[in-house]
Amino acid sequence: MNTLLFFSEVTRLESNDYVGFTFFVGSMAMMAASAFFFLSMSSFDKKWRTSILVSGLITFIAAVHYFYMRDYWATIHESPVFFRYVDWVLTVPLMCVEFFLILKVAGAKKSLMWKLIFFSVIMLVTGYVGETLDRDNAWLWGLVSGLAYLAIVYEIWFGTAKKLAVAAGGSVLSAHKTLCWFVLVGWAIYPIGYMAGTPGWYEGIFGGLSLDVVYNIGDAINKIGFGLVIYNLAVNASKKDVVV
Ligand SMILES: *C/C=C(C)/C=C/C=C(C)/C=C/C1=C(C)CCCC1(C)C
Repeated sequence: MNTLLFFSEVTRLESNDYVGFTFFVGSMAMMAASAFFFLSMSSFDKKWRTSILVSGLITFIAAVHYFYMRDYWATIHESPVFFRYVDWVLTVPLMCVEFFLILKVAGAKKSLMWKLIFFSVIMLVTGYVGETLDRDNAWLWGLVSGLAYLAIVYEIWFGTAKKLAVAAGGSVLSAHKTLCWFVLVGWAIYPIGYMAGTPGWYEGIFGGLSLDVVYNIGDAINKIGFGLVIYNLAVNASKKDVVV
């Protein structure tokens, strides 16, 4: 087989294929972030290593899905809805675990973690049903999903998680605050993608947007950003350990 023939069999990325492009860049960014988190682990005190490990796992799981979704899109030009949600159902609960891990210093209980995971699974399963099995009622599923999302927002901004963060104080409190903003603003990107890609009364508001481009941007901001907040917390907390 000569080189020319080989290249003609590779699925090509057209220069105006923004969805394909964001899948491509997304897979690289997730991979690079994973390498960064994994390789930095050993430089931190033991008590932060699990948090950094989880940051790396989040971006690594996403990277594997992105490589797959990129090919899926390039080959059949359809939204890889199923794998998108498999990715989320693995990574979003891990983000809930991150809240628990950083608040453990203030005595966070596992029940807090399971509560956040429970709401996140409701949020994702109902979103999946709205995008696939019952698209005619996408608005209703989106609404239920949105309520579960708000329950997470409430819990971390005003609930037990918030109280624990205040009790922990210092760099844990400020990391918690930043993560809260990620959930409030960064995660709010996703319903926009959902509304752009499902039928409903909101059709046309986000009409020009592509669901996948919006989701891909959201993932890059949230997964890598979240991890960097944890990384930054580990750096600050380790510094203090030396001073004290
Ligand atoms: C790494 C992936 C993340 C952080 C994914 C987060 C996904 C959401 C916050 C999705 C939320 C949705 C709603 C709030 C309503 C419409 C349906 C969803 C699932 C897109």
